Amino acid sequence: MNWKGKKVLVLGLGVSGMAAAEKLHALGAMVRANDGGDSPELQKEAERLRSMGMECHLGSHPLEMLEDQELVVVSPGIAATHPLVAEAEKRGIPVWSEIELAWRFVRVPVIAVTGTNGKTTTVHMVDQILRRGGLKVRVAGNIGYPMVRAADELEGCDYLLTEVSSFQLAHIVDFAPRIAVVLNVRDDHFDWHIDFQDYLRAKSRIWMNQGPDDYLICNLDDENSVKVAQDAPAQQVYFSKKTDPLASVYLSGGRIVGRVGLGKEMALELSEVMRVERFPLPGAHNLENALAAVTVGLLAGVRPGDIAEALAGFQGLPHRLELVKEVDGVKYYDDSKATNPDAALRAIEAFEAPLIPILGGKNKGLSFEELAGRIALEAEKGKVRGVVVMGEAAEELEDALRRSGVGANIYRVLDMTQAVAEAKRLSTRGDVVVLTPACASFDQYESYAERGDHFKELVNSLGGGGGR
Ligand code: UMA
Repeated sequence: MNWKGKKVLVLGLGVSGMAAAEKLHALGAMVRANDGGDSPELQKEAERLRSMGMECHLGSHPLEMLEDQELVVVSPGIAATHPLVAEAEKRGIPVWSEIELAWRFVRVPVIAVTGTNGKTTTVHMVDQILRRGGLKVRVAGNIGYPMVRAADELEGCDYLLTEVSSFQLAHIVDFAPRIAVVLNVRDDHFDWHIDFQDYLRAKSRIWMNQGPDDYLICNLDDENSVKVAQDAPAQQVYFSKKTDPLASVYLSGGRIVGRVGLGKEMALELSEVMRVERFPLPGAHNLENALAAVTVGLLAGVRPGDIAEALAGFQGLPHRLELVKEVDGVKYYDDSKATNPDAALRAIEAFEAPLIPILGGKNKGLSFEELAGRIALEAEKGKVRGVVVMGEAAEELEDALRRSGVGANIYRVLDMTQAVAEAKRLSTRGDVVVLTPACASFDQYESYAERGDHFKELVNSLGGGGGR
């Protein structure tokens, strides 16, 4: 494509929009940048873009932004239903996500990981496995580093490993990963997608440009992941926590086993990768992430012994069931990344000890019924001692919990300071307190990371005594 003089509108000037604008400018395109925000930070960034010769409009999204434009590159946070995006499509102006732009410049095979929960953890596991296998990998995407920037940094790399979200997939045209992974699909992002079908469709786009020589890795235990894969043209490779002959990587007798030679024209040989007990992370969901990562490793030709070493040494990521501290025999975990009800449910399943979950934040248009039902069941068995609800969604959560019959042990508080104090008051030796919000953080924080850091700060300042 000849980019010289091409008129491109970049919508949204966050991490990915800025990277896209800079790349397009360097290619000689005529960039118009537009962001609905008008903060001092944005004004500073806009000044920088203007000084480079780009046109910049902040504070609103007028339709005139589309005048004369030949392409729109849209940030993932801006929904497909946004008036400017809808109007661009109506006028026949192509709308790309930043990963589609990046795709034009990537010259190595791409491994793309998607799914509602577990993407970032799985990407990190795959990274460690491939490196242990002697491969050179660049990591990018939804994980926090724009793919368009990584595309210029692939010298000598064997793979570009990227985490992709449904927001990014919704606007791809040619993006075609050599290996695609769908971990799971659960209710999420109903503040962006019209409904679950729309979300599922966006996830399915991960394989739409794959060919018969590519691979699509799916979770055989997740009905929606299988549904996503059903019409894919790529070779489908499954993993499962069960001993299932349909799967290429699965559990058998306390071991992770896999078909070595996957993807090659040699006879498939079933081999032990590692004993499950060597895998250090808690929770069935983390085991699923590990099985997905093993499958990628085997497809990339990494030896089972190297895969095992990488996984055995894998340290969990911040804000994902991260043990913060033990105070008076009570363990406090930060699971702030659990921004939807399914992720919170997985956290609750991961523990045996009596639990005090802290839930709440900004609901993304999701139902709390299933989560509340599960908490009610666990409360009946004595596994959930009490629930602390906070933030914008506190009332909605409390209603759902009461409807499910959780009863008296629900404590509604305003913010994190009160939540941690309340959890401490309720807890007794041997308990687990886990911040697993089931909600986004944007009612009181800039990000889930800021929310998790605040929780950790409060927990770290807890003195002994004062519990039940
Ligand atoms: N904006 C508008 N108009 C709007 C909405 C937003 O102009 O109607 C502007 C905001 O004022 C802001 C900018 O858009 O200046 C923010 O853009 P963005 O929300 O798309 O975020 P980026 O900073 O570009 O970061 C994005 C991803 N963000 C989202 O998907 C919401 C990051 O994923 C990703 O790491 C980054 O690109 C690099 O690829 C974050 C995320 O929360 C971690 N992802 C979701 C998730 O994991 O659940 C999908």
